[in-house]
Amino acid sequence: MRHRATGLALLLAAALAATAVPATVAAAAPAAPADAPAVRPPHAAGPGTDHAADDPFTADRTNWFRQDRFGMFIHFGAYSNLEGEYRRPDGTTCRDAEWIKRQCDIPRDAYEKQAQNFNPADFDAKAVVKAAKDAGMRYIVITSKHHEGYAMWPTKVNDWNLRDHSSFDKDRDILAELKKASDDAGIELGFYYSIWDWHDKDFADPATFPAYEKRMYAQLKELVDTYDPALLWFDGEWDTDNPHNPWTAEHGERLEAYLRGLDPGLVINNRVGKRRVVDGDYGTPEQEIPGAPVDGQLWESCMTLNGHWGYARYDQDWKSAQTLTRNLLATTSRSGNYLLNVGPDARGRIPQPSVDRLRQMGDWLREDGQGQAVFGARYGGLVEEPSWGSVSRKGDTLYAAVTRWPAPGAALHLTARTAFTVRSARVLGSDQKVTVTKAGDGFDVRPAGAATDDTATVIELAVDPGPTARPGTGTGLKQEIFDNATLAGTPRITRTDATLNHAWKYTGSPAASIPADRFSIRWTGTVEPRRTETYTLTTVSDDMARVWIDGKLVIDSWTPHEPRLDKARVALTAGRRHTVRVEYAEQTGEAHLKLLWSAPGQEQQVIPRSQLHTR
Ligand code: FHN
Repeated sequence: MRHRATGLALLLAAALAATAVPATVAAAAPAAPADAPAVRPPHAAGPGTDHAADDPFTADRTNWFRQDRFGMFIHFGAYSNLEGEYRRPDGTTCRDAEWIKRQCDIPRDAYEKQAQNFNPADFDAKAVVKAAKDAGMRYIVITSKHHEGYAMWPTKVNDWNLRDHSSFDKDRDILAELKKASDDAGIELGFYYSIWDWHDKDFADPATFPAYEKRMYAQLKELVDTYDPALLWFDGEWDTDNPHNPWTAEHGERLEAYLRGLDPGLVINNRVGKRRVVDGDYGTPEQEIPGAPVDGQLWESCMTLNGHWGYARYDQDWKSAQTLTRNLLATTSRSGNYLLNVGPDARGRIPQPSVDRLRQMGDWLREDGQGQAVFGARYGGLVEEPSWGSVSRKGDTLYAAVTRWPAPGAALHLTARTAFTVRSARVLGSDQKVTVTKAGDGFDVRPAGAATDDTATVIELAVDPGPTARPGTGTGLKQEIFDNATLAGTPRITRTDATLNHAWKYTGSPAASIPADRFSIRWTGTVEPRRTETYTLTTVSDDMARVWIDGKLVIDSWTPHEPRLDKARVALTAGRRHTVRVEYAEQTGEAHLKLLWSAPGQEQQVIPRSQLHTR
């Protein structure tokens, strides 16, 4: 379960971790819409605001998300009542699931009329949570409001919701039921919330959008205050019409800051903004699994079990448990999460084919401790991803999940990405001998017996990852801030900056005395790696950034740009202090600068304060 540290404690801890003297309270939220519901006094917005409260790659706040790896997505709404089919007045049938109102051009009154008959009386939160637990899932994200605008909780903001506009028991609250069942089972609960709203009449017109925005803030405050979700999964942020979507990155900045002011412990996805590397805590690839760890952000792949998110009676094209389990292993081996969807029917029941596949996944995870390859595990790092399966890592153990078992006597080759040794190896669930020999660019792993499971057989390798120095005693880099965009003249402020982890966005800046536009910064000092390896340095920047290591320009992104990633590979030596110089300039608009590193033996993270020195 996640920490429920107090908001202030989290903020101060993050501020102290993220900045050195003076410790500034990071993540001060710019004002919510002028007439948004009264909440904790909105923090001062504007110059001096830095929204980067912590580094999602290492924060306590995101730890449960990075460890749990596997969640259940639930698409459940008034659309579920149609079960994927709408019979038009002319007798023709139109098919879709959660998009059925729009794709089948159902008139507003007809859609409201069908919703009035919605009665998910068989929704059983305990059964839903059991299905998740049986699968090995550690968190649940349910649609609280999809594009149709229909709230699945008794919102006071409008009467277009399951309490006020259905045939459902008016004494029930399915989100409250799910919250209790999740808490009782030790499962984290999050809510999906669509920004795009087809029902609210103020949504599409930019002139009336603020009125919708106020109602959206009020609903989100209801959700946070009433059900204490661990995570908010935004959607419907993209530019589109029918109806027009006015949502912008500025809206996203305000909303994200508002929510972090409501609950600093929240985990929020990148669709709170415009689905970019600078929005929220993690990226959200959909119906696909990235081929490698994602640069600059945590990530979670969401996927359907068949071809639809919402329930569609006619869609019986279910993915196999083998495919789904292998997807989970591939996702974990690239430091990603897997959010697998179920769509309850009109009565609120999860389709049996979904339940069956999820249980089969859980059976594999529970068998012989094979779930160790997933829970708490991450990118293998030390080796290249093999063609015969996937490799995840947890501490000094690699888990090779083999999906193509070698012929008798043949070897599984692991290509090393750095110097390390293998102490021992065993097949989970078998006492067969496994020999590991150095071979060419890595190791040959020869199991003596047969595979234990045709979905995947896990070979556990105890490894010595090679020397890793203790954390340093750094305090950060020297930071010179100029109140111009050209690093000209005398710096307005000179101080120590604990880590290069900044999200000033549209309204913020490095200090109250520095305007939100046209400022520049130079950082100098040394960086002290803990391992001798080839590191990948990554900048996330807007507008301009460049990085020198040991006097060599390794990242040159010195032309104004939207938020973007730049990378460089540099050989660093443990214990040595490599000189580093970073220059940054903000012209106008958004302002972001993060400097991360990763290496075969180093997980991706913002370079921590302990490894940065002012000289
Ligand atoms: O339009 C939605 C869709 O209905 C579904 O909710 C997916 C799940 O992430 N998100 C949007 C499509 O990207």
